[in-house]
Amino acid sequence: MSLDHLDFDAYSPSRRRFLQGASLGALAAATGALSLPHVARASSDLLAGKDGLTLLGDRPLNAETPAHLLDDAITPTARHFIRNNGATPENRDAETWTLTIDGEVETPLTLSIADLRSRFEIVTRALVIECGGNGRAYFDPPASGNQWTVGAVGCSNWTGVRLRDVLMAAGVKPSAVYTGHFGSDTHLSGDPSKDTISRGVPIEKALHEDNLIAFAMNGEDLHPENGAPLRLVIPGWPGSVSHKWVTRIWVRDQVHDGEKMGGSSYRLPNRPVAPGEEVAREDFVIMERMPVKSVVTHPMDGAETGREIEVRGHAWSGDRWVKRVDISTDFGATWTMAELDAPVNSGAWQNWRARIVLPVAGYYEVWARATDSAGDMQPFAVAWNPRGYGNNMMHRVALRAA
Ligand SMILES: Nc1nc2c(c(=O)[nH]1)N[C@H]1C(S)=C(S)[C@@H](COP(=O)(O)O)O[C@H]1N2
Ligand SMILES: [Mo]
Repeated sequence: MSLDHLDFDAYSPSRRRFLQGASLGALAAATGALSLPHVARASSDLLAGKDGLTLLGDRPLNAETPAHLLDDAITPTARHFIRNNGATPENRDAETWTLTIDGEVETPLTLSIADLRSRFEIVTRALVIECGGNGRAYFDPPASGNQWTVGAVGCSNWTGVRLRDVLMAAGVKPSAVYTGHFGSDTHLSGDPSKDTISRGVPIEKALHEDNLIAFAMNGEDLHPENGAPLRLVIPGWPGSVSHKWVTRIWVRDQVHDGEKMGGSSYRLPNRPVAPGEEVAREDFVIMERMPVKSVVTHPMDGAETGREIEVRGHAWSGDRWVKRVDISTDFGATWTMAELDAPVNSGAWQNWRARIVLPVAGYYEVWARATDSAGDMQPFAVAWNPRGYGNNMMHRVALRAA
């Protein structure tokens, strides 16, 4: 079914139940989940509290989630990826932690986590965090940086207060243009004079009510590597704006110029470029919303299946919603529309599933293609850019049907 007719803002739970009941609703329950072997933990304590993540590097710590371990509707903490630019702060004491809001505000604020909890409404939302470089492994020529495949994305339940409410309490001045985010992680060199990542968003985006200053993840304290005790969650934009271990939000009267705001960091060429083309620094623009994308979480890549299968996964599109997901098992020749759920809230990914009958035993690829509310559709092949951002080409999963 297509969600073409769905007005996101006017969306109601009863309507959702109707849509879910309309077609293959019972199938998920009937097939259940496969029990799959876990990828062995890479080493002792590095990935403590994480389950089956693939380690990309330990200095800084970076680990992604294999696609089949992203099968849950809401990503368990143990399966949320980790992307660090620097060294995790040792002091993560929630009792003494403070967050300062300053710059272009009427009243600068310094708030403890207890202050945040008592002064502002506490909300829980399912929100997608996706690294801007997710999918970088598929660029040719290769782009430098973490070689993420598809698993630098997650949609956990985050609890905290709205960034908007806190900014409003400080009183955003008309001169406010952009936010600058700061945290207590340190440069890998250990040199305190070297800046760690500090990114931000336009003030209009910062004031969107989806954004959280979060102190809990899936009903528990944040995982240390996911920003405990306090982080920003700003869905739909490169994960780098969702600052972990956050201590300060500087409201600025100009576009933030912190570490990794300039050069080619989280920036894209202002025009389509050829693979490998040199792009002048002044021709880069800041990457904003993440593009429409989907992931196949079942079957697992390389699975042996029967001829009748349930294919399922998630789809999302930064600042938009997904209106349709199609599946092909014949290399794009024909497509089957998947059953697609509405998001549980804006900023969440959408779950989808399709029942496929494969004509004969043999080798197949499952391709998934999402189309968003503005009509943008995932491409078959990635448009190259120098640093390998925003790769939203269709996810392809191989299987052998008996
Ligand atoms: N303080 C701080 N915040 C940070 C980072 C970081 O290195 N330091 N990495 C950013 C990047 S690039 C991403 S993709 C997300 C990843 O969030 P996660 O590690 O919880 O999955 O955190 C962002 N927030
Ligand atoms: Mo990232």
